[in-house]
Amino acid sequence: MAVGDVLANPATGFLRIDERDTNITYFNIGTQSTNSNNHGGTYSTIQTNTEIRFNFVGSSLKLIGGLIGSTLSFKVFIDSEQDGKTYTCPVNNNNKVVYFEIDGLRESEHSIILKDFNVTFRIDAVDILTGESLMPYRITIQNKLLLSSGDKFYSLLNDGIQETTSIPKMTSNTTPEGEVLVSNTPSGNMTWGWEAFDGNKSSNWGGNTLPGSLPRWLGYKFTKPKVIAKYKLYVTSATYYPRNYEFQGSNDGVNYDTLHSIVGGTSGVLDYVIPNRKSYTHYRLYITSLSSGVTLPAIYELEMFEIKPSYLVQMESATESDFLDRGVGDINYFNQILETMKNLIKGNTVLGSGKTFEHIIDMSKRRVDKITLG
Ligand SMILES: [Ca+2]
Ligand SMILES: [Ca+2]
Repeated sequence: MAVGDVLANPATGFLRIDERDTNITYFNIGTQSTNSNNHGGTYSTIQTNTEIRFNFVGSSLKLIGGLIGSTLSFKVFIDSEQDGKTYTCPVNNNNKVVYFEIDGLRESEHSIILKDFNVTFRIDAVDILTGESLMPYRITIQNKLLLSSGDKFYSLLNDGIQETTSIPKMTSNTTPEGEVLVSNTPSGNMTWGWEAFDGNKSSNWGGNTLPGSLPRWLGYKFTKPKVIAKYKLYVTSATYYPRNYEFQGSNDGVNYDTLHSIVGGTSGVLDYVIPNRKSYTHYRLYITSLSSGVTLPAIYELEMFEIKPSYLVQMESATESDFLDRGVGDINYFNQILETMKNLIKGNTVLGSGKTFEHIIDMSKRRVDKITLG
């Protein structure tokens, strides 16, 4: 069995996981379809601008797809957001074709990004070693970086994503602060956007028919830019929910970047960790398709979660174990220093509050321009 061959069933020692697994995130995915010749009876169309992200545990991975009408070329990023390698798969118009495989990775969690596809094809499943698991995408630390300035060395401390939404409980579209963004003109119950941000899982925006047409949107403007890395949708009505939508960010309320997209979404409580590392003031759910004949989907709550602030850590040395223990996986992580640091930590010792640093970091150039300690 080689890349380009059909693998009707997972190889011995492997487990096949469907491409619809919720740990796999797609950006700009094409149509999701059913076909009994595919694993789980499903496949999804990968477009040339689709990006796929997930993590898995184990040393080996195979990707299963089909309808590869001409030589497929794409980039795979393993444990990195910077260094992707190009892989190819020969033509094979059948189903359950192995279009990528890798063995011999370290026995640990690995992050995977797939993108830059030259042609469209169908993704069907992911094969990993039996007993291992898929996980939501997050960067895994393989490279180790420290900053040096003078005779001092610095690293970062970051604990991941906040556990609670960054939006306060709203009691109108503008109180207590910020601004709820809605596509419709409010006209009574279920048309005020703030009911999706009031902390009450029974009150909602939408589920009704108003004059107007798609797209519709619902969002929130923060009083200062924030890096939102997860959003949670309470769309628990089995009848009225968004089907196709994008989560977008903007700093002017006019030009939005698409940070995540869903095609064929379902109802439920939906939790999406997204790879966004850029700060925006405006975030919105931009809805282009609905489940049923209304013009506003029923959204009970829309929660947005920030990356926790990263703290600069001053270290006494830069030995091998310092790199292993405190090294940072990606130079871009230094761009996540979000707030003036309250405590300057030396080694594991907090030196006390009151010490601060200022920083000017150009987030667009993927490099740290200046950090001033004072
Ligand atoms: Ca499938
Ligand atoms: Ca609510």
